[in-house]
Amino acid sequence: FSLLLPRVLSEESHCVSEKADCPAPHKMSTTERTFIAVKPDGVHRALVGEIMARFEKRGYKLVALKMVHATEDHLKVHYQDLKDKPFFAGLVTYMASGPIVAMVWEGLDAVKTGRVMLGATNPLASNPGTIRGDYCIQTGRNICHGSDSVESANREIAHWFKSDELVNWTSAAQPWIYE
Ligand code: IDP
Ligand code: MG
Repeated sequence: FSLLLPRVLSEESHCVSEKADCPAPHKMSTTERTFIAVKPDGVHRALVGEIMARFEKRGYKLVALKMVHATEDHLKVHYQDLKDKPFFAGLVTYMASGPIVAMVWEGLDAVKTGRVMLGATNPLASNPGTIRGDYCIQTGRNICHGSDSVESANREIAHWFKSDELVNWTSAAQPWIYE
């Protein structure tokens, strides 16, 4: 039972039990922001609207949006943590091969829930109902990006957007999404 308990707790609170900094639900911020991008394959395959609609319909608030054909140098910084991986060069080439739709979405638990909505890195391991689980097959063509922590989100948002490109606004739906 003691072995099961952390998992049960983590599922109920939607927190990863290993993360000591995981906030208690009542302390979570409705203004948490995450960087989400539709990769070049998602753009070519006309999935931009579909991916945006998932976040919009869920209740997350769009605070920044642009289409950008990123340079390899820009992408090398974006993926700096993966620079020693064997797939790094191919990843940068793929990401620079066409336009990307870069976005910032805001709301309660936006970073972790955004990742859940995207699905696993390997689409074959992604559940149906997730974006990758519904629309792609291979890890190297997994159509979307989402920040993996609040710290990465802040770094990625600053890397892709100037501060005046982030729009602070209050949605009319706000009181119908949050109690
Ligand atoms: P994530 O996008 O789910 O956060 P990361 O491990 O951060 O996954 O990897 C970044 C991206 O690098 C992946 O989304 C995928 O496009 C690519 N990638 C990761 N692992 C592989 C691989 O083994 N082969 C090819 N591409 C990979
Ligand atoms: Mg990642």
